[in-house]
Amino acid sequence: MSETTETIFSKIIRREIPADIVYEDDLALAFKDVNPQAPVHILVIPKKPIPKLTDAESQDDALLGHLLLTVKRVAEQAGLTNGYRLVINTGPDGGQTVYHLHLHILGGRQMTWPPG
Ligand code: DGP
Repeated sequence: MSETTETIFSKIIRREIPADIVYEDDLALAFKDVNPQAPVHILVIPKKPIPKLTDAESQDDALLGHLLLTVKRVAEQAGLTNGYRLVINTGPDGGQTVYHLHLHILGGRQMTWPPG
């Protein structure tokens, strides 16, 4: 998939396509993954369209911290008291398919290591 700042996630932010949104604030949005890989699979995204983690800049430091604290909040809300896995696929080798930075929260089952 080509790297553009306009992705399907921008359309979800603007409510132009439906998504099962579980959390929103001024900076972030969280919604259920359309192709879940675990009983709980939620994506946390910044509203700012940063294509991938390697495109984040020093001015994004507070935003990146906010995304991690949003993960904590959303995971608690989802009842993941026994833990979960947090994944950021980055670039082609990382298996990234949507070029709008997103954090995968995967939980509700025992995760294995190494991942594929
Ligand atoms: P990644 O491979 O890390 O780029 O993950 C992209 C994820 O986004 C993938 O798990 C499926 C999910 N996804 C793609 N399109 C949509 C969509 O339109 N709605 C929702 N809810 N999730 C989507």
